[in-house]
Amino acid sequence: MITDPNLRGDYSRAAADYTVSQDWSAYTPDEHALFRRLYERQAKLVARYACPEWIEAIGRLDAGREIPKFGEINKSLSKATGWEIVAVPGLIPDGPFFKHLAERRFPVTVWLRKPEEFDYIVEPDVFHDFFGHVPLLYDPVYAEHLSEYGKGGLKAMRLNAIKMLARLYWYTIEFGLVQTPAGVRAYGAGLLSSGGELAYCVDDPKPRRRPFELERILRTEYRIDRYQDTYFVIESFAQLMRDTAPDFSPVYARLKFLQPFPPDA
Ligand code: HBI
Ligand code: FE
Repeated sequence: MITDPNLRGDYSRAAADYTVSQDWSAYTPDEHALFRRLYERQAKLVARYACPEWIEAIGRLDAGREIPKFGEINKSLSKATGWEIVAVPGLIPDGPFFKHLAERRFPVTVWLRKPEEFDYIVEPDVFHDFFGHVPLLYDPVYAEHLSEYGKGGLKAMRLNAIKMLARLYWYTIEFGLVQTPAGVRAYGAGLLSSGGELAYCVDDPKPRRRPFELERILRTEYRIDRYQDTYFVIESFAQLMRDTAPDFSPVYARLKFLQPFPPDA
């Protein structure tokens, strides 16, 4: 069990796989109102900056009035792609996290940030996890890719290559951009749930936007404390799926002896 005093979730009631019950009735009216305010702020941005697959799914979800009931979401999600969401107290260790993904369960943090964290929060909360990650689980190709990523994670643990694989997650699932006929759009959850970086990642001339390149990503360090210096742009989820399908073992073995690239290389 996690005992990291820096994590703010309540891990005392978590099962061995780190899941908890959502306990929806314990959310306060103020929390529902804060969720709604976060949702409304992002809703104004996503039409312009989010990828079409995410927009399509959020439209069907109708989840902007209050913190969603995970059980309700699962009725439609399991039908769409065989995924479900499970409640967790916050960040969980890599092993159980990857196992959930491999078995098509997405861990969603139960607690909501405080009002003073409206613009920025370090740990993922229910708004980031739900708004950022859950809609794309309705897309069959993305959904398939994420479960393959989970299997890859379990394998990377055995190969001592988590650090490299975590960069792939960071530059795709969290901060990925995708090329569309209208220009680049965000599909990464860290972008979709961010009040500031969502416009920045598409519009600002400063950051680098490089075409997706697996080895480059596995070698590129990242910063968690500010907007990204570099974004990687996929052509489609099918490309992401295809380019991450091969066995990474030889790549890990080779890259282990090479210096990583700094975030702004
Ligand atoms: N736990 N709840 C939660 N959410 C995450 O995104 C998460 C995690 N544990 C580990 C983890 N991410 C990362 O180590 C991997 O994605 C690389
Ligand atoms: Fe996330």
